[in-house]
Amino acid sequence: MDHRRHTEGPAFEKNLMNGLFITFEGTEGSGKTTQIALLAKRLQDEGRVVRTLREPGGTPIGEEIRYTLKHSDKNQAMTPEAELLLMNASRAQLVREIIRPALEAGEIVLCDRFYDSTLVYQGYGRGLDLTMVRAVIDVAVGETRPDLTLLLMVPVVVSEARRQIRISTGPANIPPLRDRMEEADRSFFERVEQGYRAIAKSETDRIHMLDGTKSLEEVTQAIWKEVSGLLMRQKKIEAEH
Ligand code: Z5A
Repeated sequence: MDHRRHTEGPAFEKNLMNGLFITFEGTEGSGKTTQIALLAKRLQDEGRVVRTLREPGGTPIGEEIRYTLKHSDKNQAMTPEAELLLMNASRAQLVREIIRPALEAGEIVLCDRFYDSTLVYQGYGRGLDLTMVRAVIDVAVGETRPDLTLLLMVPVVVSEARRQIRISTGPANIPPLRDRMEEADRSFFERVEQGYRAIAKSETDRIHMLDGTKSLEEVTQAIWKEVSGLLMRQKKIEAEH
């Protein structure tokens, strides 16, 4: 049995009659958090119920896993396999505790990262076997797949520069929290970038790659173009049923 949320055909039509699941992807500092807040506001202004989530995290269990993955002072020796499983433990909880009920209630779910992050960070970045990574993701998400994925691309140098700005403009009396993921070397982030390009090519229906170096307004507009297209498709399908 195929457990996926289809991106075309009758199964997709059935899914679209419930809520909408939109994920944001991209390297650190690509503008996901900023754009999710702007999109959520616009959708809420149009009367939609919107749920914003982040990965890893989004549930009490997931937030504890996030702390272990990123900030704990005991996480230095974490293996790529442990990282893969922790990311997907957080995801399995998020999917069942929050995402599925929200979609069934007709909400629009906006998620800052989802399983594409695992494919590119643990697969392309850490070098884990992609078939094995996909198998773990399948366990975590089952049939719950995004209807649309907005991939904000910025070169690694832009990502690094935006991180530096965040550090230098943060409160002077509070040192930034150590982040294990950010400690990887530049070649890791270059492989992640290549991974994103590869998955975007392989799923052109679902994944829309946008230039994250454009101005805030231009990126917002490009995102709205994709999202309003999806909303129109949803309305058309609802009218037909
Ligand atoms: N990870 C993984 O390995 N495997 C997985 O399965 C999952 C995740 C789910 C999560 O980090 C880490 O976990 C991440 C991947 C890994 N590791 N890394 N490295 P996170 O949740 O802490 O953070 P993040 O997702 O990497 O992103 P971020 O740092 O929060 O950045 P962002 O949300 O994409 O960007 P932003 O905060 O909206 O913007 C960053 C800055 O740029 C900010 O100052 C903005 O004002 C500015 N900005 C935004 N847009 C623009 C434009 N258009 N022009 C100029 N400046 C802009």
